[in-house]
Amino acid sequence: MSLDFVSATELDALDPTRVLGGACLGVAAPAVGASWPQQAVSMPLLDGTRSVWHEAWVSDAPVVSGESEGIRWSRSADGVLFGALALPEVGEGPADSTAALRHISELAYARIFRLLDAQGLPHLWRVWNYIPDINGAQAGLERYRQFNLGRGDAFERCARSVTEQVPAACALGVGGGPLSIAFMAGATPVVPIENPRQVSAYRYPDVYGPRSPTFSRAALAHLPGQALFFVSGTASIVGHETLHLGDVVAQTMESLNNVEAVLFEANRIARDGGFSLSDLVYRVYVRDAADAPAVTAAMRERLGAVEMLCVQADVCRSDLLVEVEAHGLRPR
Ligand code: 3EB
Repeated sequence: MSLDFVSATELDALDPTRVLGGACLGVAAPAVGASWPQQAVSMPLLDGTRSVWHEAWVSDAPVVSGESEGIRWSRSADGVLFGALALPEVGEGPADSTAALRHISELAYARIFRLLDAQGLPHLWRVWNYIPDINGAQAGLERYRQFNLGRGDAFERCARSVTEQVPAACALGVGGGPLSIAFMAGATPVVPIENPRQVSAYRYPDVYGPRSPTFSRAALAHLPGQALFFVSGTASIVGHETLHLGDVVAQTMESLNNVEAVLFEANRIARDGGFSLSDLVYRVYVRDAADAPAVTAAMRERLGAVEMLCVQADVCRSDLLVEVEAHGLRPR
């Protein structure tokens, strides 16, 4: 497996018999033109030069693709599945509970688990959740918290633990459109990694909502001869509390302290890990586009010339100004 970053024109150069799936980022991101499942991430790019950017997970083994449960998916001969789905919140009227975010979040995850069970690749590794108006309220509860209710309910209803072998994930806000979820899954469970500096998200106290979020701080997944390292969306949280209110640079540095702590933990647990901060690739979500230069400078100061994409997105706690996620592939 490799993770390739390409412009729209370079997309044609990828071998479609090997691409598992990917993402198209940018406000003008057209979810067209690819024969593989692609998550359209409608977020402004903040590096000033690109307006659309593609990420593609390219397998070493041939892939087959299909569509079931309303999910576009693709699976490789070495047992990795990538899928993407988008569910709109439309119903018969404002009181229609089947259109509520909680309901469609549960539906989305139930479909994902049904697909994975049917494919015999039951283990979720990594999930990208993009939620319209994430900090808005619905039925008196923040929509991110509604999402957590639906997601957690689906894990339990589909016989998944909400505390063991939970996937790495991120959950960010988008301006509008459907609930959009992409995921990677496989035949073997992930090795979940927690951050010693943070309370596990699935053990957050209920001041953050009636149901704790279902994700691990990071996850290691193993392919023949290769390890994939997924660092979840990571923010300026120590214990369970947000630090550095209003200070985006300090929040960025604290987020990187957390990424580093998770990486040390992964290397300790995996023993053969050997990941370092400088060989991860990064996606940075910045709440206020005007903060992008300061965030980017702080990232560069700490990380050097790493592959990094900076986008505008709302973060799931309204006091968080920035969130950092990363991926690593141990060289074959
Ligand atoms: C946090 O640490 C920040 O709900 O799937 C980060 C990664 C966050 C994943 C999720 C939320 C999620 O709580 C928010």
